[in-house]
Amino acid sequence: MWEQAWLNYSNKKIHDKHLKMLTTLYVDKVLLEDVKITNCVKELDRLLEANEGEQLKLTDDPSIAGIVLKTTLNTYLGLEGYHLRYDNGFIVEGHTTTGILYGVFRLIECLRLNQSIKQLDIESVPKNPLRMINHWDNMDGSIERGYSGNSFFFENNQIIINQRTVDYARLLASIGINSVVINNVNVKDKATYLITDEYLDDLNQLSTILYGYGVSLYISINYASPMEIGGLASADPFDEDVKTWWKEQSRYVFEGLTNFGGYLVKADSEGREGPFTYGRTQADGANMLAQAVAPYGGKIIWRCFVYNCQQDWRDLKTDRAKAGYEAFKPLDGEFLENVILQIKNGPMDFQVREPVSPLFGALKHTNQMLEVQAAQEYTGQQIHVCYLVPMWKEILDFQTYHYEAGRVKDIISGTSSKALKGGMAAVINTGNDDNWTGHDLAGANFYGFGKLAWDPDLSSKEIAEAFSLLTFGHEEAMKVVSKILLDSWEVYESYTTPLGLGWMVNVSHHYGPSPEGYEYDRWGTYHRADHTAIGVDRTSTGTNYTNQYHEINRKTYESMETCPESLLLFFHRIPYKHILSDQRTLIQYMYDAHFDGAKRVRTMKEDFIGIKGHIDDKIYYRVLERFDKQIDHSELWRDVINSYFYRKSGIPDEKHRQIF
Ligand code: GCV
Repeated sequence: MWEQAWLNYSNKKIHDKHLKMLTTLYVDKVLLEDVKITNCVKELDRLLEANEGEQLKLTDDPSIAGIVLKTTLNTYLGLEGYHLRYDNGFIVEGHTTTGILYGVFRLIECLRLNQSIKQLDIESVPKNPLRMINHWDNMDGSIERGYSGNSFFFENNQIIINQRTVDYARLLASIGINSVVINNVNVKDKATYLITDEYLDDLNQLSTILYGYGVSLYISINYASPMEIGGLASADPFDEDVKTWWKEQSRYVFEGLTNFGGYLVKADSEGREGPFTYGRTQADGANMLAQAVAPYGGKIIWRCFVYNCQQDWRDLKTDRAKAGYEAFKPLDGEFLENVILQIKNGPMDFQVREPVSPLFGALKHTNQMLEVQAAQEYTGQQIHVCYLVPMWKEILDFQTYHYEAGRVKDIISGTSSKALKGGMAAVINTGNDDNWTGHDLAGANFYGFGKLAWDPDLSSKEIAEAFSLLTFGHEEAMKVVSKILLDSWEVYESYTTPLGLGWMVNVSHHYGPSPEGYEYDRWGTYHRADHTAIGVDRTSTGTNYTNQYHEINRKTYESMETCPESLLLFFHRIPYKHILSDQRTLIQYMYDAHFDGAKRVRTMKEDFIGIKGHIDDKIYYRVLERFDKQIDHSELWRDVINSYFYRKSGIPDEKHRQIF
């Protein structure tokens, strides 16, 4: 049976006095017909039941109510914001019922976190218009890059709808997510038919449940659909038959589904069909679809993950890092206003550390959305603990210098330019495991993504603490777990591939160390180590990738002296004997980082053991098992990488530790 993650209301009781207040509810009569308000009432019911409180009663008299839900005519809260306050009772106001729903979840969270109620006065409006989850779920039930079981949306080419669907929608609403793409961007086989009558009824049931929690359904589409299911000879965006096919199909989907949002598209990428096949641009392809969905207010989320995945490793000129910018920057201004470009956080592919994609802000007339990956494909596959909120915050805070308000978070939220709007998407880390995310601590990435997408200014610490307290229900557990979370990215990075190196993983499944796994392959991901040096020169003396940044950032990255050390090997080719800022040689830094990192995993486990008895035993043993694996695998990383560097360089460890 699946669990409730951070919505486990029985693991931490709320104050009796507050519980009592929540039993008398006043809601305007007309609002009671709205499904989002019904869902608020159900949520309060759940809370009361889990806390063994009295049953919830509706009252007609707001003056005696302990909690009041109401709409305000004031538009300052927008379509999703809320005002939550205490005035002899809890008052949750929204301009819409979606706002009220978010406000009720926030109230429950405040009460469970035991926040001071007397001063409760929170006005909150989400910073990002789109706060989206991308599932890479396949219709046979498997999940591409899934590390927590199978899909809870699909099984045997059928759509699953049950109480878990509702609980998932509740989890989404509780962290402010407003859109979800349920199927993998690699759309193949039966998934291509999701936009046909074969699945429409089931999809409508699903979209109706999601709607009740403020979430719009999106579908990843196969660009070749007009051929694969429409029987046309091409998918050329300039072909009138193709245009008509998409218009007809879209009318059918938008009219058949409640609150349908639009399509997510991976085109001309890793073998997927796209407009390039017909000599057309990415804008031609996106705009053709945008026109088809525009009559229904639909959106096209078009991914920028376009690169040559058939590179020859001997080719020193092509630099995969440059591909996204080269494909999309020249098209700036050509996309219709209901197209949003979804850009991965870095120019490569979700490595443990990459610079921020130079496309952000360089596109001046195009809606932009940030794509991050909560699924830990390259960051430990939910066996290793790796809390990614600190990474995402660095990305959001990155100053592009392209605008006065030029940080990535300003660009995607529409603060930089009122004409442009985007948001944030996460490739999510969920599956049908009981705890949703395989590793219980990986729930922090799911929770944290939603919180950050709503408010990018929250700190990593406050998110980690709130997650830990809500999920594990104990103050001491919160202290220990949040500390582990906050250290975890740095620890993982240090025993895998520090200094921006990346890619030393096994090909295809991307788990475990393989220093040259990607070195002679076709994917354009090379570190080019020899016996004297490692790294790719991406400056003006090399591939000139640095030139894709604003001049201020270009200069910073161009020089080894000013380039942030954490990205040194991403931008520069460095001799092993190069002296770093702390006077260590590069090679000694590598050895130290790998030895220290693996050691710190043992400390994390010991700290975790300290909370035995404070948290549910089932969770405790589940996490402990993951720590044991992490210890083994981090030591393997340490040994494989250190031996590799020793063999390449012939330079021994100054501290004479064991290198195999
Ligand atoms: C869904 C990487 C992953 C692929 C993924 C792709 C993408 O290459 O390894 O599994 O495909 O990114 O983001 O489209």
